[in-house]
Amino acid sequence: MMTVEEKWHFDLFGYVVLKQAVPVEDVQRMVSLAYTWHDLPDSKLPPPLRSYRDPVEYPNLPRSIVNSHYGDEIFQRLALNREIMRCVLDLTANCPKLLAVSLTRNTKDSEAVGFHGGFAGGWRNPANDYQVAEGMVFATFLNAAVSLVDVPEGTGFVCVPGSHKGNFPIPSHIDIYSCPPSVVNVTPKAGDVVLFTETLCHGARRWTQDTPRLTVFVRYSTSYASWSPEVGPIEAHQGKLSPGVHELMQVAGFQHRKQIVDQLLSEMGENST
Ligand SMILES: O=C(O)CCC(=O)C(=O)O
Repeated sequence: MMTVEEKWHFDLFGYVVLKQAVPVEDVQRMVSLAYTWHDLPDSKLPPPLRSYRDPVEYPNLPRSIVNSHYGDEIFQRLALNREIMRCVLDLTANCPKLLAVSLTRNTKDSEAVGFHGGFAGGWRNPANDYQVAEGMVFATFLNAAVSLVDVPEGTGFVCVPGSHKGNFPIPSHIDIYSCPPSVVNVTPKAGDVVLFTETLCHGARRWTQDTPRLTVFVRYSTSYASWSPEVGPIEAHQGKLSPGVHELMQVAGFQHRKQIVDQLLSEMGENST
């Protein structure tokens, strides 16, 4: 499960970097699928894959292809990645739910992503919780940003470290291009994962390279949280999911222990009681 140092980092800053969590061959396969799918219009994507925002209507936004795990087994393997799951299980007290797997492309033409989460916008989402007690860190909404490319400094993910515990609005003169210590630019290598609580105020600087930034955002919540009307597996396509991923996507009460959780804990050599 998480080491004490990882918990210290996550609690202090709101994120942790899991170095080389994804095997090189898996990264290569996802890059290849990213190029194939991102070359296609939404109408040609294998259903239920679709853009989060219609790229025709929003040509300047980073394009995020949602439901990628229905399109290829490699994204299901990613959703169950042991390095990610040992942290997600710890942070959700062994009650996780897989919410979404989005394959996102940022190009030099994509707009930057302004700060959101935490107190950005002057309010905090009441369903997005973060607590620490008795050596345990607990977060109800997590985002595992899996980088498929090397990210150079000055571009990509930025956050206001510690803002997941902030109690005051972030001053308006602080933005995604501000400097440390207020704003930190996290620059993963291909195969690294930036795991953060969505209560952290975060965004993304404009991409600066000729080849695109490719990231898979794997979002998890606690199994009993409800985030959108589209909760749980999509019925018409659930046959495309492995039993473990299908179960991981299910809503369940906080007393319920999912079989996939027991299986992961046992594979990790953890006592699953
Ligand atoms: O591109 C990024 O790293 C930021 C993504 C983001 O803001 C989000 O997934 O909520």
